[in-house]
Amino acid sequence: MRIREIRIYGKPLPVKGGVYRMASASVAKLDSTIIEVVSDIGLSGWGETCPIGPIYQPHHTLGARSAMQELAPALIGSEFVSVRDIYRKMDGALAGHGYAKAAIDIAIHDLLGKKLGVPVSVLLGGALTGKVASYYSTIVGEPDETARIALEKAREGYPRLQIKVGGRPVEQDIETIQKVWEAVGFSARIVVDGNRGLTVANAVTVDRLCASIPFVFEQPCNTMDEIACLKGRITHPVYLDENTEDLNAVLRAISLGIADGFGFKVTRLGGLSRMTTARDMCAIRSLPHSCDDAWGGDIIAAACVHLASTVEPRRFEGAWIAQEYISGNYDSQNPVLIKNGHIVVPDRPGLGVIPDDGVFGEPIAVF
Ligand code: 0XW
Ligand code: MG
Repeated sequence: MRIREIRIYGKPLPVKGGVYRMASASVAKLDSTIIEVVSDIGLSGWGETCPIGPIYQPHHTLGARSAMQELAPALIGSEFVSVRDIYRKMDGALAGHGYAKAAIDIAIHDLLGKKLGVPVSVLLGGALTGKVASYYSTIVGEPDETARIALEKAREGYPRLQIKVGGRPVEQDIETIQKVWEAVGFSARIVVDGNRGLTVANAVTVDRLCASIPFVFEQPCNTMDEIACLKGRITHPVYLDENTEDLNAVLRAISLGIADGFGFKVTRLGGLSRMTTARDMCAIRSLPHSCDDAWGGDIIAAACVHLASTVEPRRFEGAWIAQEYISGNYDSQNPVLIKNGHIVVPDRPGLGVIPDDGVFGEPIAVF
């Protein structure tokens, strides 16, 4: 198969409910970038990347779009039988920018799946389940209100709740965690996500004052070095999210022994091919992880879910997709949906998502 044409589209995704508030940033409207890779055999593959604002991680919308425009001319006419063929070309044309390359990596997986007549999960090693668990992520909010939402979502069927903290007086974080635990108990697993917003001192305080509450502490502090300072001083397990900026960072965190698990983002690691390497490294050390992305619609959601279905269940921490915070779907016939906290793995060839005609409007660029 050869790449005949590349089209880049923009898709605004306003936040349902107003604002999504984290310790590191608050966002009200995200701009997703969609890529359509058209092959010479009449098939299109779709990819997507949608940074959650310019502050969450070193990614931003216009950065993704200009990286894609730098990459596209180098890919037109390329013949490929595997994703590696294309990745090699991308790395030869542009250093870094894994979050833009990720969208192309996803589109090539979609194309290969369609050509072979198999779902993308087959290309990633094979689905171990037909339905994956998701998790609900709250925003940084008032303790009673957060506990109310947590209970509602646990009752809805979410097996895991991610409670956002940080960026405010630590007493409010502690009160929030205590109230969520009182409300939810063992009915759902609790994750406390600091989104890099706590000092080491405050992370230690949260740990001590919530000593008997079972939760995983996700990305409490800003850097890997600060997280390393927590080792031996806190008792809650620590997962890394934002610090895993690429596979080398994952390798470093594993070899330093500072991560008990990870909140992985498919685009941050560079796409599905990179994510399978991260998944396999985690399998070697029995480390649990999620399969998420920062934001986006059905295309990135499908990519996360296909990968999620291939993770050994005892190490799987859920697939987060943005559905609870966005309206509508790209594929009205076969949308990727959370129901009772779980998502059915698409079983059609490729990603299983075929965007409705015209849903992205006119392309931003065509190569
Ligand atoms: C909950 N998420 C997966 C959605 C936002 O992108 C933040 C992220 C996280 O875990 O930090
Ligand atoms: Mg996180």
